[in-house]
Amino acid sequence: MALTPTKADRFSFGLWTIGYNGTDPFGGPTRPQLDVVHAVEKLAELGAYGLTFHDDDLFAFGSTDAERQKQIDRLKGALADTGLVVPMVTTNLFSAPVFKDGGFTSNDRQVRRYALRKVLRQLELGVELGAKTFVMWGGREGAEYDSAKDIQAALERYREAVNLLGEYVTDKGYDIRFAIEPKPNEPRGDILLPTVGHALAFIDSLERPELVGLNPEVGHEQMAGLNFAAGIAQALYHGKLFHIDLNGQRGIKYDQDLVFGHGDLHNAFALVDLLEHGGPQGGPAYDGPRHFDYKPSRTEDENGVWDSASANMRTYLLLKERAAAFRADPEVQEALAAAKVAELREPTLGEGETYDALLADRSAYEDFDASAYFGGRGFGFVRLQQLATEHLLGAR
Ligand code: ASC
Ligand code: MN
Ligand code: MN
Ligand code: MN
Repeated sequence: MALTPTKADRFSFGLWTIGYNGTDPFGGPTRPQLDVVHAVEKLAELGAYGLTFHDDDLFAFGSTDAERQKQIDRLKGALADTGLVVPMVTTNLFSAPVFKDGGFTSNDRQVRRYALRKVLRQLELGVELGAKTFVMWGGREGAEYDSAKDIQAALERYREAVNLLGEYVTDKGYDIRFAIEPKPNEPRGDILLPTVGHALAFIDSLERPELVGLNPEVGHEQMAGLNFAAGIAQALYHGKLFHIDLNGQRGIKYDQDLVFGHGDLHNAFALVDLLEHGGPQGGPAYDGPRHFDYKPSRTEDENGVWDSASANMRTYLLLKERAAAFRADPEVQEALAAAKVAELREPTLGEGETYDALLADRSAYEDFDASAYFGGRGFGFVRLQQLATEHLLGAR
């Protein structure tokens, strides 16, 4: 299998990822600013197919219309020269001081109206550039103090905002969908819609739920101690995996945004297997961009930036290769069967079986010897996981 990325792999990067200059809460930049034209050229050279961006990544907050247009034109020129596309755009509602208490859910109504206008402006640009997904990461939509934020009112304002966006794209006939990106905390002490599950419930409450899905990020779920691959499986199950942010995270701590795989490698293996094969027995696989939202560590120079960009793609392809080998291994197939993994697909009730029929089935209860049923036999899940580990390690 090819380990050299091509456009067919649909790898995309945020302009803010490779463009991260190393600034963190304790220190300033360690790298000079990256120009968008250079970024597009390098990404194309490395085998990526797409670039994504927040409005403020491309033209600084507060730019004049002329400055903004100049940057858009420079981006368009680079896209035309390289064939790179813009599959997704998003809005920065978190950096400027005006958003210190959030955008859609700031306690200040004037800020909320401004946030909506900023988002609509970026939405128009996204549509113009052919983006099919509009991500909403509500980094500042949250609080530190329970007494200072009416959470139910904040959710209602969030809903009002997303409903307006849905109405807008419907009226305009735009072919673009929204993807909410959950995150439990950072930069706020607590962020609204902190996990995949919270966001799914919120989406269900919207006026046009079909237009809104998820953009889960590996590290964001893992910051909450959750199993990312399991969350992605549920998002796929509900038809809500509209986009994905791939990166690495080592446990419950600050948002590390490491290279994909430079964290929980077992879970990354399970994730790629799920995205590529639709899970243990095939299912709805993911066909959207493989988008990396990582930060090249501030210890690195520009060469390190491009090395780390390549590392994301190479690790994904390696895991894809390892997952295919795992699936093809006869011993794995035998271990999957022994573990009854496929049996979970069988409905618990027979076709058309009613609860009356279940109650009448003596073999299900009265004659079922629950204490002796397994006769001491186990499922063999550990053996299966070891086979996965050996494929992951390249030992098989
Ligand atoms: C996004 C997104 C994030 C944040 C973060 C900004 O659009 O997906 O996780 O913004 O990367 O630094
Ligand atoms: Mn992150
Ligand atoms: Mn992200
Ligand atoms: Mn991020």
